[in-house]
Amino acid sequence: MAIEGRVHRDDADGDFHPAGKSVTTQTETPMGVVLDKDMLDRLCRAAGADDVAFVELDRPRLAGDLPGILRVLPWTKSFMVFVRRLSRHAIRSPARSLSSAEFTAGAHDVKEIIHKVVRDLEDSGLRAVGISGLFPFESSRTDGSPFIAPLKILAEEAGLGVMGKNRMVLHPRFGADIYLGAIALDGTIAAPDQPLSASPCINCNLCAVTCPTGAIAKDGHFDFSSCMIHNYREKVGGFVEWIHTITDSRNRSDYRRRVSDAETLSWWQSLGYDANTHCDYCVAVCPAGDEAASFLANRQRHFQDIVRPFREKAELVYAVPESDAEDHAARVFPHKTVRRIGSGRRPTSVVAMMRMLPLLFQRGQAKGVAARYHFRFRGKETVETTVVIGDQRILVESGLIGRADLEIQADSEAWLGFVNKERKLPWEMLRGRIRLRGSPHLLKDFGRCFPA
Ligand code: B12
Repeated sequence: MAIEGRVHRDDADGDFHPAGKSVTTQTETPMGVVLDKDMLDRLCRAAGADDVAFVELDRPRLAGDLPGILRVLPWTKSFMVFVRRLSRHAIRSPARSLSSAEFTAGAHDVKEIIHKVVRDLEDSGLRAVGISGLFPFESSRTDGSPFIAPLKILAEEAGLGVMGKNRMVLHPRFGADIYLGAIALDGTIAAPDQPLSASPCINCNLCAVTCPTGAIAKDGHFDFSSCMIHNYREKVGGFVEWIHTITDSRNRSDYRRRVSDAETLSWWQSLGYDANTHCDYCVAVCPAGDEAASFLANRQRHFQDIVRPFREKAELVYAVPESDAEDHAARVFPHKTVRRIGSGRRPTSVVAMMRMLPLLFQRGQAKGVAARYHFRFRGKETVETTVVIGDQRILVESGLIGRADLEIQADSEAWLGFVNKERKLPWEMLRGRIRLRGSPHLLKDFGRCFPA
């Protein structure tokens, strides 16, 4: 049965969207409304998207994120996922102001596309909400996931690209120079799109050799923490850390010893305009997409013109003391200056803390660590987790599995206080709120793997 559109902006007001009218044609089945894919596609492209595809919720790779998505948007039946192309040449400029301006313009475009499309869909009686995957985030969620939906996985499932070594979804034409967006739809799609069969990543490793923190490794490992701390110096945890630097500074000269005037000015820009990132080099140097053939024909030129300026750039690299990033930057880029900062990380629940462990794990610091840890939290949160560290890898499992080398029993709030450097371990142990069974050296080893 076709449902005729209910409300539409007036043709005569000059603001009528040509594709908008057709979106109102929907077919209703016992499973709900089946949406017209071509019409939605046209609507999204007319709003500025450069590529569009569709996925439903039954994909196994979405299973982990589904409860979170449905908690917020319980009526979601499918996603329209889209790509907004960014200007390659601006991103390739070593001048941060130019590159950041392009990323922030792209972010505005994604939000604008969402705004236009969702309004049109709403006008035609369809429930839809956009997820930009950009700021604002859910800053108060305590389950360890501040974003609503994993756009990279949605995009891969929709066949818009495949994640490369730089962890970016690489579009077959536009390569890494894209932002993603998604629109949750209260309707199903007759023929959802399927993942691509081949990756546009050509394994050139340029992202790995250019990454100032070593977060991207040639073997495919991605160090979330090192990337985040440097790149997001002026966002999220970096902001928290800056505020702490201000509050902890004794006076103006003490603050200036910790933060240069140039950095303070950069903060002013981020707060007054759009928050800057400190690095997008892994996007800039990536030759994937329609440029791959010319890159393969002349790798040397690409290296000289695009890669070299990033590698040679004298700049600050933000890193936590005794982290893999600090070691990497000092060893590989001695002409760059490592600025030691705190991570700004302050977990508010042990559940979130445990979930984040694999993302924060520093495999370089974990050399020589081999132990099985049992964490038994009681009090406000009841959580039992096993963490195994060995061969510079980490495994986190729910429940108490195997025989522990170190068993940690703790009141969840006391543990968070200790981790957040607000409570002292000996004092909490004296009060019986934290108990260790096994060598305390193993706790020290554990801490070494997660410098903060
Ligand atoms: C968190 C985040 C970051 C973090 C972490 C980066 C990362 N690789 O995850 C930081 C701050 C460092 C970051 C930086 C950047 N980001 Co960012 N970021 C996100 C965000 C919000 C979530 C990404 C995510 O799922 N991260 C989890 C990590 C671990 O994912 P992953 O390893 O890459 O992928 C695996 C995991 O997702 C894993 N997985 C899923 N759940 C879990 C849970 C656990 C516990 C574990 C271990 C694994 C896991 O399965 C995946 C496949 O193996 C998305 C927006 C969104 N809502 O999706 C944008 C997004 C990924 N960022 C984007 C961009 C462009 C950037 C930057 C270039 C900065 C910028 N200018 O915006 C840099 C590039 C850094 C890089 N090389 O990754 C774009 C990427 C576009 C594209 N082409 O793919 C996105 C999609 C935003 C958007 N709207 O377009 N980002």
